[in-house]
Amino acid sequence: MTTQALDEIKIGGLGSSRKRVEDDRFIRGKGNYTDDVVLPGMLHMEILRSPLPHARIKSIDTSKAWAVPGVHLVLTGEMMATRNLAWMPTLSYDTQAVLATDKVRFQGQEVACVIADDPYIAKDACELIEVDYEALPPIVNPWQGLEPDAPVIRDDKVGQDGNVIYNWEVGDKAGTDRAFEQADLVSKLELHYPRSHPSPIECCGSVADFNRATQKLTVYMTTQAPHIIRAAVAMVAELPEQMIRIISPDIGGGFGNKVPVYPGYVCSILASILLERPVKWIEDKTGNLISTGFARDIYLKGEMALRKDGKILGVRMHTDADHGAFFSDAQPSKFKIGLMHSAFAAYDIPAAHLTARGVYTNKAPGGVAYRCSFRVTEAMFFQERMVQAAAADLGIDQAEFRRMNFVRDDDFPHRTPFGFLTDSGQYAKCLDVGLKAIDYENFRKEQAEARKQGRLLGLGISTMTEPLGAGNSREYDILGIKMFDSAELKIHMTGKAILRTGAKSQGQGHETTWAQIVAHELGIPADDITVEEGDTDTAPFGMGTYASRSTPVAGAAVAMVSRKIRAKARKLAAHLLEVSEEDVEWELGRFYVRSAPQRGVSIQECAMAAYSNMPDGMEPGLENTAYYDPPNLTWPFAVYIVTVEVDRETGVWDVLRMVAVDDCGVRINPMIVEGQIMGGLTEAYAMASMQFITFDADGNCVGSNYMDYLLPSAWETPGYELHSEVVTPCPHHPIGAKGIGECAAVGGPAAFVNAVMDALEETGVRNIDMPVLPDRVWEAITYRRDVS
Ligand code: MCN
Ligand code: CUN
Repeated sequence: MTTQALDEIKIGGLGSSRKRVEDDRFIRGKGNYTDDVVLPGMLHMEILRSPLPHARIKSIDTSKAWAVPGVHLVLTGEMMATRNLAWMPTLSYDTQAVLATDKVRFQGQEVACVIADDPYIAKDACELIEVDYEALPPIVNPWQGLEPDAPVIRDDKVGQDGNVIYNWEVGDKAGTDRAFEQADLVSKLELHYPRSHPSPIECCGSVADFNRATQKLTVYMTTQAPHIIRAAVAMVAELPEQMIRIISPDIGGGFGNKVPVYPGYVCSILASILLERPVKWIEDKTGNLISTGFARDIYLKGEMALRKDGKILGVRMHTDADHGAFFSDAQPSKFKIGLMHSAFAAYDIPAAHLTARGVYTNKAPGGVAYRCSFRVTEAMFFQERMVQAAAADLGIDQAEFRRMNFVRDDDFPHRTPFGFLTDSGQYAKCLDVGLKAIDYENFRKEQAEARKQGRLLGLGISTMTEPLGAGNSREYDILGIKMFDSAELKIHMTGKAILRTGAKSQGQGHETTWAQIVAHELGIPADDITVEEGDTDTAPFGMGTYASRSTPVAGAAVAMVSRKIRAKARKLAAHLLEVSEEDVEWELGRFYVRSAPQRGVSIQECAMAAYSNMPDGMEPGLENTAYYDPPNLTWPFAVYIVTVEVDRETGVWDVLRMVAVDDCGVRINPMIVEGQIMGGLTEAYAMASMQFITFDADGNCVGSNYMDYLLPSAWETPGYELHSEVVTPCPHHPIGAKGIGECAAVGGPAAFVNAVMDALEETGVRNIDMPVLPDRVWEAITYRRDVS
């Protein structure tokens, strides 16, 4: 027995930029997505959507659709209602129509479904359904919704008065008022974070398969949280939970779009139960863009109390959130992190107060969408725009102003102005790395020179920390289910293994990175470990993947279950080495005798012994499960710096450079982390420069296709310079990792907008709302006014 300690990087452990194992099948076209699922006797479902944003339904005539050869079923709200399925609960304890019964409340709302032999017949038959609508005036923004004579959108709700969903406040009002009384200067900013859409390549879909003989319901679907769906189906459809199997196969991008429950899922399930045949529903792109979980759409107003020397004394904020017709994103009174109160966590600010109002409008409902982590995106955007405006009002350098107000390295854990506890960070160090990389002093000189020649150069900084990794079960739950996550590890006889978790990758690379954590903890080469997620019949119960929670929670469970396995392997090693357990030491992949280090056994030998040579009285096998309930969220930090040149004549702006310094603690796979950052920065650039979904006065959705809704291609996307030298391990995570999935999309937009605003300093313009389109910039330059 002469095993040696292993080289962690060689076995694909922590810190190895191991190639993504899932990509082998993705790039060869061998992925298995929901639409790839084909079952014997399968039927196809299409949805009829409302052309009107707000209308009373007088009648629905489905007779012509029923008459089409090949049609098996036509579902309407009335039929759903007989089974108590016309409405379903949302994440925020509101209700959402599955199929409309009384009214339609947004353009694209689901009105009826046809199930037929093929999707084309189903689509044609949908068009034969006659719906008699009585149009009502549409409400396309919160201000219209708040007018005294505005039509009440949710007249289905008992006790609903007008269109206000909630009025909520948090923070220290009296303390904040005092801070403003003591201020030398008050800086103000107002802006709109427009509605956007995650727009994953794959749209939503499901294949429901109810087998009357076995009573088992199997649903393949594009969900980021299969166990939550199983629980919801069990509760809403009153089916026994063990008879429901939810399978999330490969997912072609989620970005939060695949968190909510959509009517299409529910209707395909009911149709399969009624017809006793598999029913497939695959949404088209327009359906996806106009009806599924959008992101943002928040109006923000804030002010900052400042001392002459640059100290921030207090912050006041108000938001008006446009939630669409059904309130389905997380609300802070129901879910702790939400709306804007994660803001200003990186700064040491004595007092803050936030008021928030949510309003129903005739738009699609929102969700936990687009790398938002429950509206953290809007919070960080407002924070960094406000900080830039305050620095400019004070006449203090932007970088210096941030640095002087940062929470200091020795101040952790730190209570944020809204009461969260941040864990760790080296904020000033990250900023220094960023400033050095962009050559800050030199750029300022160049900028001054360029101004003399009439050229507009700008530099924008965004620094932020965001809460990632819900939850801890004390404070976070979804519809009453406490938030934690899980991992199950089974080591086979030959030392190979299978790992399952309660998370669900949609492209983030969990199959690659989870194996790396096991390799780190046990010394089993990552290539010897299969990772499986997304099947509720096999995976341990977990809350799924969103809010960049997988590494903070499921990833921690992977480390913990590996440690449980190691504890048992140690007993096996002692038995094989014929020494007592206390005399056994561990190094990567190997146990050895303390007094005779050359005598050792490998983890693989222990695995074999677990099935072939265990000590008397020991339970055979080498497998275990861990449920992890994190003590806190993780708080990664980032600095994004952008330089731009703006063309005075056309308003076109080009990114000159973009530097990103991300500190997400220990990086499991540096290459995957960089991929996550680049993806997020590209989304940030998209939102800042081109992407939004808007509505005309009649409530028509503009942005329902890729002609109107722009995604940046490789041609537009700027190059990024990434820096990874600052690593502050998360003090409460077993391997010191923090989440990274959303950071760049959350922190990035403000860097781009701040850069353009910096270039326009001479105009005195305070704000141009996103997307910062050339015509808006031109208007700002030409008329010297804010543009929204
Ligand atoms: N990682 C790492 N080291 C760290 C942190 C993370 O190596 N310190 C790795 C992880 O192991 C994982 C990836 O980076 O492989 C992202 O991890 P994490 O930050 O834990 O985020 P999640 O896995 O929970 O992913 C969710 C997050 C969210 S909320 C959105 S939205 C988003 C995002 O991930 N959607 C994505 N990135 C996406 N990337 C792709 N390709 N597709 C999506 O739909
Ligand atoms: Cu907010 S989008 Mo991600 O949490 O799935």
